[in-house]
Amino acid sequence: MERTFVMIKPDGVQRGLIGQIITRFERRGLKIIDMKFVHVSRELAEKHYAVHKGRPFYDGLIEYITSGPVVAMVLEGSNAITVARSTMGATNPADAAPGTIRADFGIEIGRNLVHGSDGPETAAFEIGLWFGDDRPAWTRDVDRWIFE
Ligand code: D4T
Repeated sequence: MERTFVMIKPDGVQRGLIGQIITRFERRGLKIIDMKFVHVSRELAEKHYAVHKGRPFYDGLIEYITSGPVVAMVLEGSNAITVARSTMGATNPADAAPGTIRADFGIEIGRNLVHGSDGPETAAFEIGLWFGDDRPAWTRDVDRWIFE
């Protein structure tokens, strides 16, 4: 089983899409391991997006992600990183496939509603950054009907 970090960005929260977005991940079969509502500090935003520092969109990205609360979560499942990203769709909603979150709810790259870790190292870093190391395990009784 793999874990990934997923965030509903401020536009998703402001537009009242939290429930609909979480539903997309739940119905795919991903298991929620942890979740919280966060007012993102500039410090946390800068750590999260450190790889983009210096890029032309960086300042706008920090401004956007700190502009209102977000919902942060840890999701688990087989191939959770890839599955979460394919549920979200391409970074730019204009290029995202219909049926994905970004295509169905978005139109511009700077308002793309969700974030998901892009690899195992990023996932480990982001889960640690947002949630720390400890979280209780729980058993989801339907797992045997979702995972082989
Ligand atoms: P995140 O990190 O938000 O899940 O997006 P992606 O993993 O799909 O895309 P990314 O890291 O390349 O970009 C991070 C974040 O920056 C915004 N962005 C990106 C932007 O506003 N303009 C741009 O030109 C790019 C490349 C969108 C996502």
